[in-house]
Amino acid sequence: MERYNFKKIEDKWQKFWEVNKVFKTKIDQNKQKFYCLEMFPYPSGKIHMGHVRNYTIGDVLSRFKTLKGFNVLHPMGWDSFGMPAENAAKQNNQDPKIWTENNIAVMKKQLKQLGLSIDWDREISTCSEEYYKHQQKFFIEMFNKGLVYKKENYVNWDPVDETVLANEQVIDGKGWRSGAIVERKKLSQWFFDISKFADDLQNDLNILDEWPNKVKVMQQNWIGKSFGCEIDFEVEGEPKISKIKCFTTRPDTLFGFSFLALSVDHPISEFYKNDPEFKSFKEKCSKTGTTEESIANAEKIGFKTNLLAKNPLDKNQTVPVYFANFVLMDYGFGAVFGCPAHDQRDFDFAKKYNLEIKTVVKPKDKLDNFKVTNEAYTGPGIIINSEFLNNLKVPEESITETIKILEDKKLGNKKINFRLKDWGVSRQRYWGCPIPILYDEKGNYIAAPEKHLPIKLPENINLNTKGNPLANIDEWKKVEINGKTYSRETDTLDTFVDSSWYFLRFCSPTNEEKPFDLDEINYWMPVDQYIGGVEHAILHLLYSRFFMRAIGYKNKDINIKEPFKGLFTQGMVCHETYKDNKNNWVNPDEVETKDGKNFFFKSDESNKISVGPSESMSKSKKNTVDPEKMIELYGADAVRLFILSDSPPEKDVQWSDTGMMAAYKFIQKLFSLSEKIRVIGNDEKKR
Ligand code: ANZ
Repeated sequence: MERYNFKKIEDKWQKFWEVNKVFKTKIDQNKQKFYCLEMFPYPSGKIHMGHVRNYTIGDVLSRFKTLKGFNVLHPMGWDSFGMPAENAAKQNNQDPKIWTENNIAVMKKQLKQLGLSIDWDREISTCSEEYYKHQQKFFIEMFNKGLVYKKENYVNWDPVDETVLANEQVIDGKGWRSGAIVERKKLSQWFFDISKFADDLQNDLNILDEWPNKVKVMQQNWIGKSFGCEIDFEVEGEPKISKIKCFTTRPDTLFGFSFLALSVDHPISEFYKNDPEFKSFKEKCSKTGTTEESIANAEKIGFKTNLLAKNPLDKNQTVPVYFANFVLMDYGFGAVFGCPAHDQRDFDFAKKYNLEIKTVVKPKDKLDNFKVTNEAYTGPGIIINSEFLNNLKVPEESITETIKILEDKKLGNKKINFRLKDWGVSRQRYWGCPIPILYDEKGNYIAAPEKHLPIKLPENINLNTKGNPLANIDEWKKVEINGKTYSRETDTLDTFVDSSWYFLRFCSPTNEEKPFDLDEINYWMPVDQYIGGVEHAILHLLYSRFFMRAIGYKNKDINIKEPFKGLFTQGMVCHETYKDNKNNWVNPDEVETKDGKNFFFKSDESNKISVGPSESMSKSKKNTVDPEKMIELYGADAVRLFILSDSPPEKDVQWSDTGMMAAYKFIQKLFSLSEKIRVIGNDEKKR
């Protein structure tokens, strides 16, 4: 009887799916459609086990739906702009394009070895001109619709790499690559007006009933809708200003007010701009970074002004006004009233500057003389020491009641604030989509005229410059239009922009004129099942939701708001971690054990290895297993079976050689059983 020869079998499968063109999808209006999409990979070099799991899940679903008679769209592409290409190119003196294309070729071959049911005719790559030319048109369309603007803003600045870093690239206050302490720097940047849709993005989470709840909660927190009020505080002293506006979610704590704090960028700072002490204070604040986390963890510092602020509910109470490093300019109004007893930041600040800590909320089970001493009390309870607010229940009565009083007295107004900030998309990097903007000699900017598009990235340039390489290429920067000289924008777009609409491009991947054909997206969209890692829960998924709204804004033809109907976030592929006696990580390939307890180097059995906990496979910890080697050893069927069957797809899976072997043996048995049935069947027929 024939034995299981996986190479032969997989070859057959491959032919079945590819040659029969089951997935060469055309719109068939008589069939129900199923659009299955996995997050497309960054072509870093080779595929890893995370890809294998993600794409196998999508593959199983796509095959299942195909066999059920659906018209299935299951495409694949490459998220191919980004920093690693530029860095690798710098190190190896190679063009990022060539580096990227080589990686794509290797990874495509590997994905094909897995026998995935992908429609390769629809392959796209975001670094190709055919892709990014449409993106430049989107940018201009959004610019014309007022959804793109330029403003000066504080950014995380890496002084060594001379570039802006995203919040996620700042680790413990340092640049992820250079290790330099990140500074705050004011730069003129391009922004997408994502906050325009904040309310809509938040509300529509409710209709995404095929999304994991945890992802929706993460998005909700990120959008961060806060209910509170704006209050005008009268001020006296120098400089002469009549009012300062603050946003607060806790107006009910107004009687516990003991200072008012301003961001160093608050317009009032203009009056202090020549004061050397203020300047050095501001300089000190700039070392804090811009992330909320870094601000929260930094030591609270302040600069006292000569202003006094009055409590709107008790004009006899006046408190000092400070500039403080924990107040952000781009949240609320860049000003807060400080209530140290009920806010920890205010508490830390008050301790440092010896300000009064007046308790105005007590927990229900405590006596009226309850006093905050060691840390702020932020829990529920009853209002005390607050005249006409006394005895209100916190929070259910106290906040709305106080707002009502403030509104009646015309001292404040109800206000909803969002934590979500506009999306800064400028990157001072070469390997990205050029922003299609031109500046005249006076610095006024215009969208690049249609006939100047696409703005192509120049090739074969010197990348070993500090800062943005594009800024150094004068011949690329200069353009003439009707005898007038313009200079091109040298910033490129954040690569998250590339992945914010790729799901639309898959519907019409070869359309040269348009990013997508309306009929095609009306048929295929939304994606029925999107599959990817939970690490993209906020940024990529939120940006894509925004992009869909931005495309549909002022465009009656587009009726799709949510790009992903169903979302599935798969668990990680994990492996034990190994270290040698010098504390260096060691790859599982180099390790062996005879008794499952003691581990040694394969090459040197006297050299002991210590075993650490199983963690998500990562290059940095070297606990990776190469999919290609596994396919070579056990066949794609067995690898796919193991990665899906060992634990539910939403849970982490622990990679183990014994588990892999068991999957292989199972496939052997399954094969021989089917062979037996086939032989018996043939015998029956002969009889
Ligand atoms: C007074 C107060 C008393 C506050 C109290 C809290 C507790 P969320 O919920 O995140 O919206 N705040 C307002 N603007 C700020 C800014 N630009 N930078 C830093 N902090 C700011 O937080 C709202 C609270 O954050 C506001 O309510 C304000 O402090 C502070 F016992 O006002 B609160």
